[in-house]
Amino acid sequence: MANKTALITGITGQDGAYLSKLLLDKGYRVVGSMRRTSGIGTWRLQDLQVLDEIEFTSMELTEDSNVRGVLEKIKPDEIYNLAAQSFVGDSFTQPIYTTQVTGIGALRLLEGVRTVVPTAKFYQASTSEMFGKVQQVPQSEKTAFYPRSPYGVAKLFAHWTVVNYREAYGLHCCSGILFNHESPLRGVEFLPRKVTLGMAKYALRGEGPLRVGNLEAKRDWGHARDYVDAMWRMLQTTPVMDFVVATGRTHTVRDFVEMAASACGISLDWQGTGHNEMAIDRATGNVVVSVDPAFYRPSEVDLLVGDPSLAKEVLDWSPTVRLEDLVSEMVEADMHRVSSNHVSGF
Ligand code: NAP
Ligand code: F7E
Repeated sequence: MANKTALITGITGQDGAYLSKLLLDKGYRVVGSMRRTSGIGTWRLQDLQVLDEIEFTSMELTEDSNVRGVLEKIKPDEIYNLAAQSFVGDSFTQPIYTTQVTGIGALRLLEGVRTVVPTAKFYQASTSEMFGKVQQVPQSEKTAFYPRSPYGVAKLFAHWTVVNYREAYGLHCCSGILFNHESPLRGVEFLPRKVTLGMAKYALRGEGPLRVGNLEAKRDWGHARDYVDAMWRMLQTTPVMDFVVATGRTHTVRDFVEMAASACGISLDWQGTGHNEMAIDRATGNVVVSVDPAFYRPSEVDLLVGDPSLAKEVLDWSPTVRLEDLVSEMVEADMHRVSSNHVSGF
């Protein structure tokens, strides 16, 4: 039998890179859709040494005919819809664009699947941001949603659209409700990579302080490599259903900062409160981190912690990387990039 063809939207993002590697290793033909930009966005694929094995096609999720045309041309067996305006902070200043790409983009693709490739399997990148102001702790597939950002609202629209297309048209489509997942390939605008890169710059060049927002928010952080494996498992499983993918552990942003500092050999003392809080290097007295309200969000998601029991039971999926090891891996990669003057992701 010929190799299966997977179409990955958002292939230039963090998850696109890890998923490409996973699928190529399994013998898939991988086609990645990219939108047109003025820069070269393939550094992650280069980093994982998969760039030459991927076929690329141009697709902008806000263009109906473009989306349909790609499905007609590629005729994928599996579609992984990872493309999104995925930065929560920017969704407050660009809510309409975010909704067009992150919400209606998924509907455009599903309409294409329904009319062009109805037997294709479809994965939607749903998110713990849909739980927002959480109605239950920990959050599971049964927890009620309460999004707190235009991004969360757009993802919830996409999520329910997947449910509806599954029930109304019998499409093989499902969503992974993934909690935060990170890696050395994470974008520098997200808190974890911002912190590991900032710590590496402080440790090696004395640069700083690193300005951050809310130190008290709690997140359930896992490794992206583990999480793309869960995506693939979901599409191989029947009956088709949606799954929470998480570690079941939660930590504050403050904890993450301390772990990253410690991985650089730096001990921090916290001083001040609220907007005036800062973290001082115990050895030198330098200010390493300071709070800047510019990074606060108009409405915050205070606490996320997922219950991954269904994924364990049905998909035989469990996270393999502890947060402490994830932080060390990210810090090591950023120390290497800074010391070799090769900082990717800008
Ligand atoms: P990411 O690194 O931000 O990647 C997003 C991808 O979407 C990039 O390839 C980007 O292309 C593409 N994209 C953005 N706007 C587009 C448009 N208008 N048309 C076509 N492509 C567009 O995100 P990620 O961390 O890999 O996450 C993958 C997916 O999972 C996203 O949908 C995200 O919302 C969701 N998710 C992520 C997490 C997490 O913790 N990482 C958790 C839950 C859900 P460019 O390279 O051109 O910008
Ligand atoms: O923020 C706080 C911030 O931007 C984490 C996306 O992948 O995961 C991600 O969304 C927390 C928030 O991720 C800064 O307020 C403090 O409470 O790393 P983040 P996110 O908003 O949780 C979900 C699951 C997705 O689906 C999204 O696509 O950290 N925080 N200070 C900060 N955040 C940032 N970015 N920068 C700061 O300086």
